[in-house]
Amino acid sequence: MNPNSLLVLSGGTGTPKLLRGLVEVFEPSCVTVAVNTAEDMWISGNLVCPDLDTVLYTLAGIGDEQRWWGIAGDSFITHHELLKAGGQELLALGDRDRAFHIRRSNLIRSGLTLSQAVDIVRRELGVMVGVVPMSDDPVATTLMTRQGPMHFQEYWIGSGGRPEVERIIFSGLDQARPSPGLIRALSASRAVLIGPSNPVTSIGPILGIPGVRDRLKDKTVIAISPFCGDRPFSGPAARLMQAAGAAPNDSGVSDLLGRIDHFVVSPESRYPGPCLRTDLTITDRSDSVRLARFIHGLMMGEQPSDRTGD
Ligand code: FO1
Repeated sequence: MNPNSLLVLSGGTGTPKLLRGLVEVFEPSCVTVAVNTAEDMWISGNLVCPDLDTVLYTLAGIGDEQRWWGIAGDSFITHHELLKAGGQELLALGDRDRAFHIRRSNLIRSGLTLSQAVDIVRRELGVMVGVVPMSDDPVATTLMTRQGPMHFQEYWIGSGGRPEVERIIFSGLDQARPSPGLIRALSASRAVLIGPSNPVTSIGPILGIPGVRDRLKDKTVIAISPFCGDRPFSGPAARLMQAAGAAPNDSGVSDLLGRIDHFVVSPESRYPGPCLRTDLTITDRSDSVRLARFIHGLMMGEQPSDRTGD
């Protein structure tokens, strides 16, 4: 086990912002990012992996850091032409973004696994950090709403996150196996960082893959809350946490994640349990580096003075 190696669990919002700083503070070859794939879907013949793509584009320095999806400055000519011709696409796919979907999907159609295809695209993008899907087996997030079952993207993009969610189902999760890269990183890493992503629909599926939680038992688990005070950074985290039976705050995050050695929350959080408090706002690269240094210090055994609730 490498004392400096770090496995990061990531969704598509929140954690990618932190990754910008992590790669400046940690040796890239020591970091593996395992990414949620339960929001993936086939669109216009190609596999779209929103969370994997946001992570890859961010690390390649080409991501759109206003919207936090797609490629900065991308055009949408193909998407608009398809709509004009009467077609439908649930997500607005940029032209350069679509090129990566086509490349990855062709590799899969030629017989490669998702992991192998992602690794080829990662290298082509010049990303030095390991980026792996959580699994090569398909997992789909279905939200059971008052208006019927909806894929995560249908709920979030198609219906603007409005329908009331009664239950969340991850089809395929019980049969899913961790990807080879995730298995390798689980063996090699001393510490696991749960990034500030939605604990239900982004981190939940990764931790829900049979065997993954067990493999965390001998690791130092650091979790960064996706909440700033009482507000989640972004996305539908609060509503989906309630649908999963958890309080929409740091206590709910802690309940959903399970055993955590270092739970890092914002200074204004009302979390009553043991935690570390630091500014979790990430508006630019320097915020991200500041938080990454804090995490590095934790891994190196530095005891911050602002630990409470012990
Ligand atoms: N989010 C939107 O709100 N609207 C979009 O049209 C949209 C398109 C899109 C295309 C590619 C991609 O990788 C992500 C995209 N997203 C879009 C974001 C995505 O739906 C979600 O924010 C993530 O799945 C949340 O993790």
